[in-house]
Amino acid sequence: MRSLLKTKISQKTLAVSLAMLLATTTAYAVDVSKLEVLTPTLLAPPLVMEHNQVAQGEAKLVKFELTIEEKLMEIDEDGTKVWAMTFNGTVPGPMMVVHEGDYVEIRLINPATNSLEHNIDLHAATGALGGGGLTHVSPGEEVTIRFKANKAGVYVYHCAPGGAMIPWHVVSGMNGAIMVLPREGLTDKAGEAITYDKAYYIGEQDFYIPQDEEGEYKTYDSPSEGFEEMMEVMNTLTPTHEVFNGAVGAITGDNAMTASVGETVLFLHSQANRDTRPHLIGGHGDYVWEKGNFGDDPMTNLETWAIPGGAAGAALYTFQQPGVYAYVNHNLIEAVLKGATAHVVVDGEWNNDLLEQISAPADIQN
Ligand SMILES: [Cu+2]
Repeated sequence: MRSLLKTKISQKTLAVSLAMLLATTTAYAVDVSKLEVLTPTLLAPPLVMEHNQVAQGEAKLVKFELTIEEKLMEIDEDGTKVWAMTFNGTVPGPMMVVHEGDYVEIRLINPATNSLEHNIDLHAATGALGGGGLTHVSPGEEVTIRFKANKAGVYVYHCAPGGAMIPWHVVSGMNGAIMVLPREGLTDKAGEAITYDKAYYIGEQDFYIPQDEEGEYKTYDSPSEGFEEMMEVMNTLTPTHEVFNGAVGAITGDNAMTASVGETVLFLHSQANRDTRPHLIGGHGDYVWEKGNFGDDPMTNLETWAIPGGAAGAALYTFQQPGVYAYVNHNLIEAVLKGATAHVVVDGEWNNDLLEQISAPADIQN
């Protein structure tokens, strides 16, 4: 089966290469070699790399390195595991941040310790297959591409090696997102600046883990060993797990997001494969770019927002009350039974003007 798929992939790669040879090329709009080079440090989600909200000076050449890692990862505290396919070892991969007009260079490394061919399709890039056709790397290979971040927004990136490998790699965790900020930063519909104190990245992931006759989740010795049985579960379109940042409870308890009353948080949320509907219980989306569309006016004061599979959205909220907030996919079956729940622990002073318990629960008085 694997060799059959591999043959298909090779044919596809060849076809793309031929198409590129036939196409004429246009020069760069600027001399990229003269651009200031940035090499930001990527952080494991939910953290987001350090960045300026308003671009400083001219367009930059921003260089990132993504190392692919196939690893057996625990996705639930009951010991359920999946052979995760990852960019930089995390599900989702890291959030990259650049500004509109910047050139983005990505060095994709597939170490010899991996077993599969991978690549990267960037929804932020312009050109057939989003770089997917230019970046197929077998174990032991690396490749570098450069694209112009010519659209402002938040965009998914994911592995897409061809055929059934595409959904399999994506639902094995091989996806992430890049935020392309407008050079002037975020603005409201009047054009006034909107800023945030911190940003968090929530990558939502559907997993399809096969079970044995007793209903126990199965673990395999390699990614390929689980392929056919996982395909059977994937074909039901019903995930066994729907989680944030790679595991049930990954952003709760000691790993919860934090904020203080008065702080403004930008929540970036991606789902590379399946529709979702983020909701901050007890808070709101003060400003929401539902599909990450920074070129459009943000929506305001939303209770729940919709992010289609294959997109990343952004929601900004200024906390007004302390407490532990649940940030969920408001399909509550997915939030509570499948794992799509995160927490935000907010400190500060409670404001009774906004919400108050007038009488504590007690026996009903006749
Ligand atoms: Cu892959």
